Order: sequence, then C-alpha cells, then structure tokens
Amino acid sequence: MKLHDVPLSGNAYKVRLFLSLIGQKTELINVDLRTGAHKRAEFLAINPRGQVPALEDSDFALGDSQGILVYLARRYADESWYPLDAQTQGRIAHWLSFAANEIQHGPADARVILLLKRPGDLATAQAKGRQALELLDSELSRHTWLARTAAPSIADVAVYPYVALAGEGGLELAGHPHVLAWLDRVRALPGYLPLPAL
Ligand SMILES: N[C@@H](CCC(=O)N[C@@H](CS)C(=O)NCC(=O)O)C(=O)O
Repeated sequence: MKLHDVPLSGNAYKVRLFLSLIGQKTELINVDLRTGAHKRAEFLAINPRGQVPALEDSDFALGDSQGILVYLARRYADESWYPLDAQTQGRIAHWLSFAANEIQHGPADARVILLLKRPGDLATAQAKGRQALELLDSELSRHTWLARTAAPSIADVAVYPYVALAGEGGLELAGHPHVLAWLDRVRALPGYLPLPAL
C-alpha cells in the first residue's frame, strides 16, 4: 500500500494516524506541492482532484481523506471503527462531512493562512473555526466519541487533526473543556501517532 503524502498536511496526517491506530503499514510517497507534482498527469490518474492525500492499494486508487478512512476501515480495521448499523453509519457520514466542511473551512483554512502564509480571509476562517469548536464542545459534553459509539470511530479520526492543530490557526481551545478531554482520549489510544511537527 502507498500513501501519497505531505508531512505538514492535516488531511494526510489523518490517514497516517488511522493507519497507525489499526497497525497497518504503508509506503509514504512525498508529493512536492511547490513544484506542482499533484497537478501532473501521473498523479491525476491516482486522484483526479489533484490533492493529497491519495492512496494506492494494489490496483485500487483513491483520493480524499474521508473516502480513504472509509475504505481502510472497511477493508483492514476492526468493525468498531466503522460499525454497520444504519444509525451509526449515518452519524459517521455526518461527521465526515463536518470534517470536510466546517473543519476544513474553519481551523484548517485558518492554519494555512496564518502558518503557511497562503492568501485567504483569516477572520472568516477563525470565526467558522470558533463556531465549529462550540458545536463540538456541546456534542462532546454529552458523548465520549463523536458518533455516540462505545469505542472511537473514523468520525473521531476525521475531525481530530485540525482541531488538535487549531492553535496554529490562532484559535483558542482553552474555553472548550470537553474538546480538550476528547483530544486527550484520542492521544491515549494504542498506536496513536503524534501530530505533524513544524
Ligand atoms: N477533501 C480533501 C482535501 C484535501 C486537501 O485540501 N489537500 C491539500 C493539502 S492538505 C492539497 O492537496 N492542496 C493542494 C491543492 O488543492 O492544489 C481531503 O480531505 O483529502
């Protein structure tokens, strides 16, 4: 299995974290975004969206961190990471969508604008980030894991990276005690992989 990766990308880290949690080995292939390697035909054949992360598993290729989590969970992980019952699958889809929308356009965008000096509206991204953190804190005040499961699921893995990295986008986690406790629960999981270091 090969993971097309960028070390500082929270979306790529999401996949590396899950692979580590389920004890699955992969070959990491570093994609140089600065030279546009992700927009060349060779890479677009693996992920037509021209983004990392992208996974190759024998003759199967897939982009998008959320899609990759679903594939890996179904193919390689214990069922607890992606339970089959309808309600839990609906809840997990809800949080995967939250990761790709509210989290991506909140704390993730704030981080690339502030840390990597990319163009963008920092105040708007931070405002969306604060809204997302408030919603998460309220959910996590009532549930141990995001999809209301007894054990962590891919919903937690999808949302974790950019919440844990929120400080790099200038967002304060201190006022969100339930989010902080959940971050600690994720960090305590066997096989946990530390966040990308700057
Ligand atoms: N929804 C995608 C977003 C992936 C994404 O935004 N990747 C960034 C790195 S974190 C990227 O490849 N950016 C380069 C580009 O979009 O041209 C996912 O979850 O994988």
